[in-house]
Amino acid sequence: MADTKDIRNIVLIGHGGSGKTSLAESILHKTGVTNRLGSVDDKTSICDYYDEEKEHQHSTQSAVLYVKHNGKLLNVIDTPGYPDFMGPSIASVPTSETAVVVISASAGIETVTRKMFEVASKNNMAKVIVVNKIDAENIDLPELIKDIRKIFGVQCRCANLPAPDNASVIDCIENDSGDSPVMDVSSAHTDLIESVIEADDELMEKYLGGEEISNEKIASVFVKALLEGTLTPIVFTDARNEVGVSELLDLISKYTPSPSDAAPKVIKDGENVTELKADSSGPLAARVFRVSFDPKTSMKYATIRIVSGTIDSNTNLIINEETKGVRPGHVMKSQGEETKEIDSGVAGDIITLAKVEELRIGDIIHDGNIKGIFEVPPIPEPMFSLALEPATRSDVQRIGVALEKLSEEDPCFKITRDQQTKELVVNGLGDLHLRIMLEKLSKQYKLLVNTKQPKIPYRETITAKAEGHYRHKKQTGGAGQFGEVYLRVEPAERGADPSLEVKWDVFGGSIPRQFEPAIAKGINDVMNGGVVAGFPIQDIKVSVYDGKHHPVDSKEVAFRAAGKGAFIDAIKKAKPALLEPIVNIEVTVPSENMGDITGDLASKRGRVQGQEMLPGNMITIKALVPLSEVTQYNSQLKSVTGGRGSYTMSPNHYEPVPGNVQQQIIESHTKQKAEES
Ligand SMILES: Nc1nc2c(ncn2[C@@H]2O[C@H](COP(=O)(O)OP(=O)(O)O)[C@@H](O)[C@H]2O)c(=O)[nH]1
Ligand SMILES: [Mg+2]
Repeated sequence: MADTKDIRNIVLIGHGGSGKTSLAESILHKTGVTNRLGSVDDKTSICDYYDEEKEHQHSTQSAVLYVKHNGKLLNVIDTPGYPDFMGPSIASVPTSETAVVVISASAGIETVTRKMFEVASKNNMAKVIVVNKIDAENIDLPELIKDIRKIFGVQCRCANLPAPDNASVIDCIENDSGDSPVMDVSSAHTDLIESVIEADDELMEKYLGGEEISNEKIASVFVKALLEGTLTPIVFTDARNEVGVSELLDLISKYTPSPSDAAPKVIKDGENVTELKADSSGPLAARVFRVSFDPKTSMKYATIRIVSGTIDSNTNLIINEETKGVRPGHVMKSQGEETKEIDSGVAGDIITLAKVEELRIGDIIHDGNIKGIFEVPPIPEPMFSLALEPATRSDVQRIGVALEKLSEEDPCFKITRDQQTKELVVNGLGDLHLRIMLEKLSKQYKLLVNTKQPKIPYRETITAKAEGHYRHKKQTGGAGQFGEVYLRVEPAERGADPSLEVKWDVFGGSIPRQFEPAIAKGINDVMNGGVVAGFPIQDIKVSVYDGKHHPVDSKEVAFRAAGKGAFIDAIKKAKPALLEPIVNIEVTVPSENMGDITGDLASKRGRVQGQEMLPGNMITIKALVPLSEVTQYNSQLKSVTGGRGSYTMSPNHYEPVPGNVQQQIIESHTKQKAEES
């Protein structure tokens, strides 16, 4: 069992293809965990253990590993780097004190790397930049270092440099001489030392006074410099040939923060804030950041970071706001797909629990004394959707269960059911995302589905005030039914509180107050299914102002029907209109594609909001565009940029649909209704 101060948690982040998984494999090999170097190329990687990952050669889940180096326990989390699999990556970042940002020397700084660097910075984490693939052809390392300092800040300093033959690296922390084609070693050393010293006023004074600063002194403030962000060391590797990997491990074990060095973790319950230090004898608090189901046995695993306290097989674990606890039975360490049982997990460690079915990503596990949730970075909202139809009718139930499991593994893969069409819809970050998830559904769970474009989530609203009336009267056989309602509707502020409040303006008892809930129910029956095109209604106010009742025949059902009828009547008279979802889109492409992209966005009713030049001759274009125009954007962008473009989308607001489009939508709804009946 490790001591908290001997633990180092590192999360590998960076764009897909930069070499994170290869680096993790060489870490396993260098530390003797594996006796043969695993490779993503020949599909022997320990980290990419799902069949889909091996086949597509990108990670779709975070992989959790651990190694021992120089007396330290290093927990290493390898994250996926493709924009479509950002969910598991972002969820994994807060597990660690240090983010190791991997950049490919040949591809430069890519979009996911920038995004993930931001996430790590917002979490106040220490960062180490690894420039990988130093063996690649046609690379310009001095230029890349300039780009890194331009984008990530001038605190980025080389902690080592490649030797002329690229077969080793030269240390620049303790050592100040040597020969590197990238930069002068002695000035790299001075630059780095000055950034370290910046974190300590006293040391700074001595240094400025001309005093010699010992390596021990530097080592003692290094962690502080990392945590305060006065230094982000840059190191170099060739993961495939294991160059620079031992040196990276040395740097991590010697110079990066342990869980006890980092700032306390914050738990928020509204205004109430609890801060927890990494203390094994403190109150228990842990956060779930990874959930997986073994493809073969379907056993559930949840991997957690213990923030405070200790967990052993018999610890009573309370999940979120539950009152009853569960006992884990076994406490394990994950090594990729494998697990190994341990006695207990201490504060700061990362452990895996099996068969605790309740656990979800983001959950907090505690001893019953904690309320609230950990403050963690937000996860992108999935905007790309497909409607599913089971290939075999009898599979419906099993498909639901399997999709639920897949969505537990990836917080950006969500399952919804369309209220109107009853369509099962899967939502993800892009078409690759959904394709790979559905591939998992077919390979792991042997379930096949057909897909089609889902309906765009339009909304209905009104643009004028109006009054509505309905009399419900039934006099067949036994007891009759009677209820009559008059009401008013008017437009409300756009995008305000979606819950509808029904105002009661009935005076003089023309409708007894006891029927108010029934009328409100009738009105709400209409809210979900809409009136003109079958979409939910929003931005509307309603007040009931008159009606009639009958001392014997007035019943709940009668007033519910009357409320519904009067509301439909009013909406039809209130100039109903359709609203469409507008999304924020950020498209990053090579600069030469800029004209094509802005032109295309304009033809899609998009409005460009701004643009930003990026190093490496790339440009990011920000625009607002109707969702209905960009449901196929993935493949369009690929064809324009030859695969070099990427984009992200997030919902922004609702806007009225242009008249001609509205007409089409209403017509197709009317037609569909006619076919159904
Ligand atoms: N030349 C070279 N290729 C590398 C290096 N590291 C990884 N690769 C290759 O880059 C590709 C992507 O690597 P991978 O580890 O899957 O990247 P990840 O998506 O960041 O996990 C694979 O084909 C690797 O063999 C390296 O240091 N040099
Ligand atoms: Mg990978």
